[in-house]
Amino acid sequence: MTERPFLNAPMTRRAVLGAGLAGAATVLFAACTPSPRYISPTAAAVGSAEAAWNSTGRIVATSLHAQTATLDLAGTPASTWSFGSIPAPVIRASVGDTIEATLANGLPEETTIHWHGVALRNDMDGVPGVTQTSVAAGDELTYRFIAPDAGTYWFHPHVGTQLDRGLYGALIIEDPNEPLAYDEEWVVIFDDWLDGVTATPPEVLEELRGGMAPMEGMEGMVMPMGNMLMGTNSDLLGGDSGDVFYPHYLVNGRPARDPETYTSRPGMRVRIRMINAGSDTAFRVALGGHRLTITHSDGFPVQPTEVDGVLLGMGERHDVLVTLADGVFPLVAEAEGKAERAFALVRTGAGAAPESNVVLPELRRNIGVGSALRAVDSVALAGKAPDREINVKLTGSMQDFDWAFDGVSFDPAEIERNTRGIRSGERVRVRFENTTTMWHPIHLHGHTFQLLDGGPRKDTSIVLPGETLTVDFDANNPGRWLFHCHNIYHAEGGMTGLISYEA
Ligand SMILES: [Cu+2]
Repeated sequence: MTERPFLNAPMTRRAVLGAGLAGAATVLFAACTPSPRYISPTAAAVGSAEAAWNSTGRIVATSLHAQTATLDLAGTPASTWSFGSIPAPVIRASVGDTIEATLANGLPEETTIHWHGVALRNDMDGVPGVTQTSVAAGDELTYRFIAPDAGTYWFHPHVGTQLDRGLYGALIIEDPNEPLAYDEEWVVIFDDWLDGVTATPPEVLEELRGGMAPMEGMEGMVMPMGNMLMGTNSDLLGGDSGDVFYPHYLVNGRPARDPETYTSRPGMRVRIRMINAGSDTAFRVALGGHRLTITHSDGFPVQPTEVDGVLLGMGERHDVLVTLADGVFPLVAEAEGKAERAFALVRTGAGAAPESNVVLPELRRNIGVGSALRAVDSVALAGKAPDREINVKLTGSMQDFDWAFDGVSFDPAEIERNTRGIRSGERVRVRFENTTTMWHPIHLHGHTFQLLDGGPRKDTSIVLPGETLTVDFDANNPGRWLFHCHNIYHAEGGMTGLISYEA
């Protein structure tokens, strides 16, 4: 099974084995789609932007070997692709460090790595046909970039539907002047899983492309039909919450029948960094018997907000603080609107483990959603009128599977047709108007925008059906930057675009 390159990117397969970074970069980027109007990833402006960032001079070197693998799901083996473990080991660095990650591609097809949420230099962003040529099977590429901001980030390929396999991990950028006090830190990654169990992600995409009939007379019933899931519904997401049937939901690669278990002591204050690595599932997360204080969204600090649970769209991250009680507690991530859940355990004392179907009142109380959070002053954008306003309509439907922005399905070979142009130094305002009947988690590469009126700094934000998300960002990172729905099937269906700096 060979996946399409991300949205029909024109690919060249050139060996970069053994090339140093400079050599590899020259070869790799030669094949990017040319556009005289917009800055290219190889432009001098890209390197000089990074050169102006604070650098510690410290290099954090790591290697990521993408390979075929088997995931053991409580006795059910799933053939999949991974970076050796699922999730990959956490990559940890400090603000200003240079990440030097060598990707060795042992997969049967090309791949890349995208560093989700990191405002990095454009040529390291991992988007085939736009910022680089894919790394061919058997080849290697070293990604090398300064991490400019502290926070909870993650990485995954940006080729086809590879995101819905096991190719992901957390990238944690620590703040040397961390203002939060806590005793422990956990990285908790939620995922929806089907690869190697019911289908492969390319098969699912094929099935979805065939279209999905609207549901009649089945309100309140959630049921699989092939690899589709009919009848999902969420009040928080304004209706249809997802359309793909997943036989498993995972916490750190583990299913509910073989749960991830965190062991600690009563009274410990824990920072939990939550990441939604799912492809078609929002998660509603709560820890039984505890309240959570949201401190960060998408890596950036927010005014501390006490909640019973949090909602995470695909690609979103929330950091929460919690002070642990005495006992054994369920950490539940409901697959929003899908009548299933991911499940883990937190053990600080004696007691029997709760069942994975335990009823949690916290899941029905005060749920924190990203758009309701408020930025802390230190990361709020300076007050400034926008220099440029961009209006983007989210369009398409499940019936026709014609997801797009402004009705134009993305093609990286058509940089100019797909691009909204901006200029360096501008304050840019973008209105994402959702004209569809479904929610979409919209992700912008290379920048962290701010929701209007003191909202949070984010890179991935949920846009409900019929609503408009308005965000501002400062154009301070030249290049060509993708924005797209982080439902990988919607993105592959065409709901992807470019915001590019004019040359
Ligand atoms: Cu979408």
